[in-house]
Amino acid sequence: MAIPADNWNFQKGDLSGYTHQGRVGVAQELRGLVNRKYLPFSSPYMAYIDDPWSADSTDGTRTQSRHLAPAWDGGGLQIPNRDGTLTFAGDGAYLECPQVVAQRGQQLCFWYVFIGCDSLDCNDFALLELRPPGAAPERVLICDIQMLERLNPGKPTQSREWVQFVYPFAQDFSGDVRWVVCNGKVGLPGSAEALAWPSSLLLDNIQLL
Ligand SMILES: [Ca+2]
Repeated sequence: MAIPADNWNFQKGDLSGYTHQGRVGVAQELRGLVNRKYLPFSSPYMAYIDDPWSADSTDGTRTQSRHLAPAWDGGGLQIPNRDGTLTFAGDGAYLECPQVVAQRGQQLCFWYVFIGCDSLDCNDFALLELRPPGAAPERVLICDIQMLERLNPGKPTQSREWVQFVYPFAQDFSGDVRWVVCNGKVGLPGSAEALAWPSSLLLDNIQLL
């Protein structure tokens, strides 16, 4: 399959050519915190991975499947933080391009906005995973709430504008490429707080160059 030539910037208005788990969809417009409006990097559609708008309980968790699939279980992911602690995943979502083939020297490029909807000690995060069959995935952090804090001190939940992400292939690659978003909690696996106030990755213009 590879990156869908007819849906690399979600121009079809759906997720055809991709697989996904959890709350993933396409939109022409979304509103984040403080009613900030997000538009696609290239019109008319962008994808969103995980769904802050689905938190429908007063504690920030999701009590019902409002309009999409239930949340993905997060796969037991954990990421290292700069201070030596770990962030443990609660629930989340992912979007995947199956069976991507890239040669050494090529670059995977895409544009994203990370809408962080939680605090530094919860640290929801977004990862790029390169998943060759039969081998451990390579994981690259795209953004997390602690990164937003470093970029915009005192306002970690204020998301950035569209940012380009470039992953250079250091060797030939064949496998699935996955964008993962997880609700998180620092230092404490299995915490109920890791199920609260999900964040989202907006994604657009995926290219292999
Ligand atoms: Ca959260």
